[in-house]
Amino acid sequence: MLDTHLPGFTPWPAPEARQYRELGLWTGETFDDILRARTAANPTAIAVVDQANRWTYAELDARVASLAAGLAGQGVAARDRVLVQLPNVAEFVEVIFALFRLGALPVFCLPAHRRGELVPIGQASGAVAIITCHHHQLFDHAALAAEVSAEVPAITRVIVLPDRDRTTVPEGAVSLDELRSAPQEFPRAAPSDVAFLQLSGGSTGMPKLIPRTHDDYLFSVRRSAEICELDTDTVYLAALPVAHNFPMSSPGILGALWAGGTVAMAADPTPATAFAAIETFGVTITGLVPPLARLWAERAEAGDTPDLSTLRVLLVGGARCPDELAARIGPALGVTLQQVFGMAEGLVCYTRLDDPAEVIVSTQGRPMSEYDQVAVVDEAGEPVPPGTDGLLQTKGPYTIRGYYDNAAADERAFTSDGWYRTGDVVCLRPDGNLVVKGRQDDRVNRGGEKVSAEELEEHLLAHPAVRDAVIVSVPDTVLGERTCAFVLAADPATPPTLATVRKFVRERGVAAWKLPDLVEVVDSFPETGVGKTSRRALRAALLAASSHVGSTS
Ligand code: J2J
Repeated sequence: MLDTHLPGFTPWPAPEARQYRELGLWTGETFDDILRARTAANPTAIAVVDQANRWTYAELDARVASLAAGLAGQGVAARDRVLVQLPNVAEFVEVIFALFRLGALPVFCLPAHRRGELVPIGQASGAVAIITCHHHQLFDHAALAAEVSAEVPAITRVIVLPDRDRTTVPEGAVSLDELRSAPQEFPRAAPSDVAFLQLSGGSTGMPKLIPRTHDDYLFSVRRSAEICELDTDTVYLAALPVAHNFPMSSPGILGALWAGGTVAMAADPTPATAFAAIETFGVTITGLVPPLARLWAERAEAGDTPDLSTLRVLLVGGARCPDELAARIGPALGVTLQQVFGMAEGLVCYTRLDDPAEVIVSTQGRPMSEYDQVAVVDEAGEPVPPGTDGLLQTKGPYTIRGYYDNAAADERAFTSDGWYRTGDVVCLRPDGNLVVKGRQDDRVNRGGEKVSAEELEEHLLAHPAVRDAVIVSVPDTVLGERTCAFVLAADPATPPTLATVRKFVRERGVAAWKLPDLVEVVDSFPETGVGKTSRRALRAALLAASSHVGSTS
């Protein structure tokens, strides 16, 4: 067992780490220990199901053992970083647990990521391999992985899960199915070391990678499983892309496995697909972003749906759930709504299942642990009076103390005494529940998917017809927020259009959710009175000057 930490990781200070261990918050277990323990306890229970697979814990464990050996045969070793870009399929669970067994670190990429995201993530993580699927939603991920590997020299292996209707994978790639081999033993990972790298929402071209340890993440998973009342009868449906922190851990697929329950994978989160999955797999709990929760509620209200009677809890989070929607969800779907306000960096707040209706409908809940510390402060870092809006800062047993190998990001995001500046504007109510009011920065929260204004502006500035561009978040009744690009044309006679701008940004290789929703060509940017460099003031002025934008959707 390695007793040093991964270079680039900022551990908790020793006194806090000791306290978390003494209190039993950090149990000294690894994800691999959990899988082995649950398998030993109940080998025939169903661990994972999807459209094509139904594996017991014993089967999952055996697959993990042989895939770990196969990956080792490819030269993947303890502490190596491996980009994982897979859709919601059973093999996702197999792959990440095989990496855990080896002591290698999955880097959680999303199926929507393209070259523009994967190359910087590959570089920043120092990854040595990519594990992806062949095709997903008509997109050739194997070809994308080959491109990324060509651009990032350290990535020397492309491992591809074959399509279900064919067995071959493209030349130059290794088939995931073919590399499974005879199990072997590997040294156990250190519980206090990094288990994987998660991505920060709204990362720019320089991605912020989030190092989570077995100790800290297992605590958050266990506590989430307790709060969401998971047990061996739980069937958790991964409806959102499973690599997101929310369906991974709040309580997510890892919570379900922690509880000895079942993970069910939905190919997509539309009511048509997910409702069928709920009926087929007997799903008891799932999590959605607000726009999808609205779609599900509307579909259920319209009647004539599959049998959803097994579904007991619906978690909604990732973006602010409007109170009006929150009030509709329970009656429409016959579930208890549980609001969740979390972040991949750590802190997760939940409303509790037995909270009064007013709390469930109008707040985003309270921290999951009594050892979470939260502070609501002003711009100078001073506490605001109780009940007033302010900036949320936090630290605790599962909130990171620094990004992976990124001193510049740490400087901005952490105080000198280790508090994480979430950037969220919140109000802390006297009853301890938080209400999320907005963001301090220029991140657009597009129905749970975050867009960095700065990153998108850089793409737009590369367009020959664009002289300058400012990205502003505008309110939207469906997504909560949409992305509006205010643009100065290079030549006013030929201003850029929404279609050309979207095509241009897409071709630069970025995830589709980052494409602007609206383009407003303006003659000049308003004077802000606070100097040319205040993008924030400029954004506010632009939004105020064009009150029609975003008033419809
Ligand atoms: C308002 N804003 C919210 C909410 C997150 C559970 C749930 C969500 C995430 C997640 C997660 C919000 N109301 N209910 O990791 O484990 C916004 C905030 C927050 C940011 C984090 C989890 N729930 N948000 O969304 O890392 O702005 O995590 O800081 O993707 O989403 O984004 P992310």
